[in-house]
Amino acid sequence: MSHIAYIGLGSNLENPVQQLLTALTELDQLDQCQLIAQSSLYSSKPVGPQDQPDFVNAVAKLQTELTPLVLLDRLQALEQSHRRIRERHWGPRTLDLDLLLYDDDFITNPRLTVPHAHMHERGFVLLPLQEISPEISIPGKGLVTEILHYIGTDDLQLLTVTE
Ligand code: A4P
Ligand code: MG
Repeated sequence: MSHIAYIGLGSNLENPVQQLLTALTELDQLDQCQLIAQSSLYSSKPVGPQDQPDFVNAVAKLQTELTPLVLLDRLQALEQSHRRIRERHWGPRTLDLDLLLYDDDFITNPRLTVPHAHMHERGFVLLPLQEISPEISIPGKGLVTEILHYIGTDDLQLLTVTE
């Protein structure tokens, strides 16, 4: 059975733009996954500790046959392959891949919470999500366009990427 999953991508170390471009290709190449849409890249101020570089963020839309937990395994393997070092909570990272939405499912598991627990508070998730799926809602939270009315996005900058 085919499902729709949205993935949030973030990086603020070791050429973040390149980290995200590579990761988008790798998401498309995952077994039983197809990249359906990808947002633009946005730079944003760090949420959490401020003594770290700005982030680059994007959102990808995947069609997948994988279950949520298997998809999470694949995302974590990709993070590892980008040599992500987990040093501190909300600290700098070469690649962060969050499973934002999986169909309209609610998932509560020790390893996985979907919808992602903080996505509705974060302009760097909501703006790229709206770009690729203007009509989308977050289950339990409402329309992304509505939420964006009261979430600040002033610190977000659209990046022009020339490949
Ligand atoms: N986990 C539970 N639910 C999920 C999910 N929906 N997707 C578990 C992915 N993982 C999920 O995550 C810790 C554990 O969360 C995982 O083992 C998984 O089983 P982590 O990525 O190892 O730890 P973390 O990233 O340090 O913590 P957390 O809470 O996931 O942080 P976030 O929410 O990913 O935030 N500022 C800007 N501007 N842009 C950013 O991208 N990112 C963060 C990290 C902070 N500030 C930022 C940004
Ligand atoms: Mg994370």
